Amino acid sequence: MRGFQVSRRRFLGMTALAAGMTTIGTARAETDFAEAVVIGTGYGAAVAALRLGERGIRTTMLEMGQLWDQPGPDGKVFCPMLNPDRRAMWFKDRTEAPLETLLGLPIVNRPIQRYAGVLDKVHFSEMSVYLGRGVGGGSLVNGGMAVTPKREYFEEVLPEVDSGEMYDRFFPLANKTLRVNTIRGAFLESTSWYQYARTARRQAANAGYGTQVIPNVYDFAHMEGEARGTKPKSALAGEVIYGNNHGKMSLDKTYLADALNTGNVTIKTLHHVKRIRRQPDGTYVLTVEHRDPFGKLLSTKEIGCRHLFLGAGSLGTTELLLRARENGDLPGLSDEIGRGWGPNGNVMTARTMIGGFQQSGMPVLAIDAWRDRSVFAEIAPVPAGVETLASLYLAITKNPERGTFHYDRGTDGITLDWRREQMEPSVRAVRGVFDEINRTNLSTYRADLFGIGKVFSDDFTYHPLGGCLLGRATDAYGRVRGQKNLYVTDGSLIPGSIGANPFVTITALAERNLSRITATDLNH
Ligand code: FAE
Repeated sequence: MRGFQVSRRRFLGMTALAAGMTTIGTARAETDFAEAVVIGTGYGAAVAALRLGERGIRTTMLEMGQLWDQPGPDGKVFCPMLNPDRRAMWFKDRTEAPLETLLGLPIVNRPIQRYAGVLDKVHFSEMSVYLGRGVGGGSLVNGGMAVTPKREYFEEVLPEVDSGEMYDRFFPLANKTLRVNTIRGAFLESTSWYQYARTARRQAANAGYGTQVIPNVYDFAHMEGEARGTKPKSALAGEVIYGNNHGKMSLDKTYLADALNTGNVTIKTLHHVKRIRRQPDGTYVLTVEHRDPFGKLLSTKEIGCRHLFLGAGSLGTTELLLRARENGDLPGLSDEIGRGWGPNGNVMTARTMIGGFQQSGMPVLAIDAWRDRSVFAEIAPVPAGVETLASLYLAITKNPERGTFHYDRGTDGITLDWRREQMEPSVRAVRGVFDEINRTNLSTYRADLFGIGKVFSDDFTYHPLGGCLLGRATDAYGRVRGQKNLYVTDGSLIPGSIGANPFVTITALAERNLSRITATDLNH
């Protein structure tokens, strides 16, 4: 089905994934106790499942989204970006892509049927958060940019973590297992698909800003095949935020395939964990809703486990723990839960530039103004298939502001205490860089893409981080304070900012924590 070559091991992994799903989908007499349960199937969760499975520990993963491996009526697993349908979004009446208008027209978003689609946008009062839903979490919808953060900033953000061990061992391990690769220089410099990136690079250089080539989990050999016309197009068909049909080494093809290959890991899809309670014997019981892809409740189950790993992401994990604390389900949880959240300083902006009508959906360059201006700006595509005269950027900035999640008993959900003005340091920093780039290149900000008159989009993030901080809500390895055998393994451990796109850090940190936990807490 997927258009790139898979090794036998990889193929076996994919088969195991599909087989695991079938069993899950149909089995009635299922085990309701697992030695370990992992909630979610994103980066942190996938690392936990692989390392537990390798140690022979029977592990069940519970994922609220779908397994994305069945083609729809158009023969594709994921819907096109420019012609989205119900597969695009998680229970929305209308798509919610970050660009609101194109060429001044409100043509980007359109009505869709409510369905368990792949991209979610969660709205809080002054900040919205994009998330991936499905087996692979954010890896299904993200730009694949695989960035190892600058060591000195990593040390500033996570001083309690031994950076030597991270940079010598766990970052290389994460990059290898995620199958990170880098675009071939000759391809980058010659292909029309990256003209937009080369032009943006030159214009940044005119203003004195350097750029970096950013590694990615998209298979660049496949992309070159797309450009030659020998492989089916995915990145070169503008696919990204609603999923890539080919070429992307999302977690279902790497960590999760490896985890299933251990024979000890099972994934249950469309299983939404609502509640976590601790039993008098120290085991955990989860209340789980199993729904169909249209949202119809099929059953409510209780699943027990001895070791519980929370990998539901910054929002999901924090919500589960706050609900448990406020309802008295997990007595002794710390007051720190819910604190230390941040959007990784994300600001989107765009300026006038001729980028070409062919734009690869996978970004490969970033403006690195971190040392002078605390801005690292990914040069993002506008893969509209027409010349839009826009150069788009997702900037990551250093912003000390933090938000706090609270449990709302009325809705049984969470609220985020985050005010719009907390983004001011980020917008100021981004303005500093792009005012200069505009001045030097006689370009202007685009004020027609994020809503009329708006040049900085500072009210959403792709990079939610924090809520259960390492060393505060948990110990130095993600063990939740006040609870035995309960672990956090995802982006909620990282305090609000990491200075780069975060999934490599989330993965490497989970590798480090699991390495300790499997050695000391699990008797195998
Ligand atoms: P995550 O990947 O969000 O996985 C959490 C999983 O848990 C999801 O599958 C949820 O459906 C599931 N879940 C949540 N609650 C429950 C529950 N109660 N019961 C069962 N399942 C549940 O967590 N990062 C980069 O480094 N490079 C990029 O280029 C990049 N581009 C991005 C572009 C977009 C559009 C988006 C949305 C994100 C992007 N990111 C990027 C961010 C990256 O994907 C994100 O940091 C990680 O996915 C977070 O990993 P976690 O393991 O924390």
